[in-house]
Amino acid sequence: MDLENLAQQYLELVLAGRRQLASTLILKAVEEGTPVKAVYLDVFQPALREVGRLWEENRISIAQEHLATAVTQLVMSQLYPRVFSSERRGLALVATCLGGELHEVGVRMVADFFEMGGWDTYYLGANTPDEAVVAELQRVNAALLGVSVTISSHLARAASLIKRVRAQRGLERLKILVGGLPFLAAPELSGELGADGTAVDAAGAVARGEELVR
Ligand code: B12
Repeated sequence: MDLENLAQQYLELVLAGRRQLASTLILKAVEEGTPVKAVYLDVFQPALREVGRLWEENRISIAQEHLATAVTQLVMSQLYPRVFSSERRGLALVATCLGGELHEVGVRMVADFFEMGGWDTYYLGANTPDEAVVAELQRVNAALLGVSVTISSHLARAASLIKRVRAQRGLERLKILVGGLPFLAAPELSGELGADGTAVDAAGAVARGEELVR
């Protein structure tokens, strides 16, 4: 089945709340050779963005939007035996959403792509307070921090987190990537916020991260 078709079928199943069928559809596709990265970027990502469009146009309910995220996170977890199988490289990534930011699937995908690239990843999820991010960076001796922002009004908070991280002793060599919806349209924002770079998707994030720590 081609990926566009797979994404369409997946979307229909998640909007109908059919968790088991959605899961079987994806697990079967992966079993038959569809790479996990393609499932993330060409099935989950477009399906969730289409959910956002349908919700904005009032064509689906908030419940359906919630179901779509919940089912996607469930299926991502079922794919984990394949995500956590790469050889380790001794590089640590902390990946997080800002305090107040609830959109966590994108940065979870970013963390999983780094994990597939052999990094040790510490995915903190939604709504993480700045002090918790700083403490985790120190605890795991991270080489890279990935911060995800979806809502534009949270951008100032990203700048403040970056400033705080940069001021910590012991984190002088840490590189910082930012990403998420506002950066898709305006990548130059990353420099303005004090980060070292951005990327449009999880694959690009790994490419940029590798460049930064080389
Ligand atoms: C699911 C969803 C939610 C869920 C999130 C649940 C969860 N556990 O994540 C809930 C219901 C909580 C939610 C709430 C809200 N949402 Co919402 N939501 C979405 C939706 C449908 C999908 C998000 C998603 O998972 N996308 C798929 C992922 C894979 O894409 P992505 O996030 O862009 O990530 C990729 C890249 O950006 C990049 N990337 C992401 N992070 C990072 C980090 C780094 C370091 C790098 C390098 C790259 C990178 O790589 C990722 C993978 O390839 C979007 C629609 C959309 N277009 O995305 C709306 C959307 C983002 N939401 C929107 C809105 C308005 C809201 C609310 C304000 C609604 C409300 N009135 O309450 C709240 C705000 C909550 C908050 N404080 O954060 C708007 C934002 C509009 C705007 N331009 O600001 C959207 C676009 C919907 C729409 N069409 O209007 N939402």
